[in-house]
Amino acid sequence: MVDRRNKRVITLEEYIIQAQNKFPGATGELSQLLRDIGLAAKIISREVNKAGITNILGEDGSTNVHGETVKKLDLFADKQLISSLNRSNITCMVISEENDGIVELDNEGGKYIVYLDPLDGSSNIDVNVSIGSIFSIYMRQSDIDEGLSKADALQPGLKQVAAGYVLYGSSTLMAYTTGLGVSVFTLDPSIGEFILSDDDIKIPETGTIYSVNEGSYNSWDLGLKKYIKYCQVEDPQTNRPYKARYIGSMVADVHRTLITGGIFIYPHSSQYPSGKLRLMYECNPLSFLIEQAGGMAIDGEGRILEIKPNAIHQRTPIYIGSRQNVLKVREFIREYSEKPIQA
Ligand code: AHM
Ligand code: MG
Repeated sequence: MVDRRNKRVITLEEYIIQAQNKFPGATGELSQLLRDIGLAAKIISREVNKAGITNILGEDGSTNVHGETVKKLDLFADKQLISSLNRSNITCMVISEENDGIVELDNEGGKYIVYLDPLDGSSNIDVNVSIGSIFSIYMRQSDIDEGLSKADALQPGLKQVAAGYVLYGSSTLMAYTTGLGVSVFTLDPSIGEFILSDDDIKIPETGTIYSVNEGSYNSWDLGLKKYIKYCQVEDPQTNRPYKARYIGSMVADVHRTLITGGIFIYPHSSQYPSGKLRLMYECNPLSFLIEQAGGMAIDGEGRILEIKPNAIHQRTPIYIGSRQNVLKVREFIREYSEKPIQA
């Protein structure tokens, strides 16, 4: 936590400019892109905060590419983020959870590609529980005169140049990384500015909270079942039993994990054979951030950031959080991977 007693308040805008100035050759485009996302986040936050009185709660009546019901706020957030990114001629391509295909922007010469989950945790929108927006930024690989290619869209998470999330919770905050640690900003609604609240935040090496949708227990592999039982067994030496916490908004669950330590899991199961969460705009950006904070993120065995994507909306299982917790669950997965599933 930044000690504010003798420090001057730093806004997101100032922070981005200061960071850019450390790189004399920087063009300022990535900085502008982050500012554009910050602006969209403020507009979405305003709408989320007054959602109950503006007829923006509820379903839009359509379903998205994943067959899920689309809420009006999902679409509002999608539109705000894309139009904000379209303002500065920097982004050539957007891929969003709410759009089947690639959205090519008007800026043919744009250098950046942005993946978005405009409003994560949709099932929590109508019940006033924390939701979020997630973004992941890549550099275009193809030459500008060549036109965009599939390879531009399908880069592994290791190639991200920046990633982050906005959490609309008891306060609105934005966390992002450009590969030099993780910074967190809190929106001060009275002045409409994001203010730096944590610089170079680190996740605890180990934690005592596990976060998983335990309603799906019967459809898990044996290794995960055994790990969750391990979390529940009393052992004062390792501070067990752990606490269970599950919000159902990945951004909120991962943010809590970043602050308090522990683990968030969305495994593969008989219901979701490849996991439920999306690699490119949910798992990769949050994995980049958690790794930058000193944590770990795996798909059960390998690093999420090393997965070579083959589809823009592909899913992956994820185990993410404090290093010791992730290593422990991997031990269980390895030990029981060949054994038949049984309770
Ligand atoms: P969404 O992008 O449609 O909101 O779905 C993703 C969300 C995640 O935020 C959350 O971790 C997960 O779905 C919850 O799923 P479940 O209800 O199966 O536990
Ligand atoms: Mg989502």
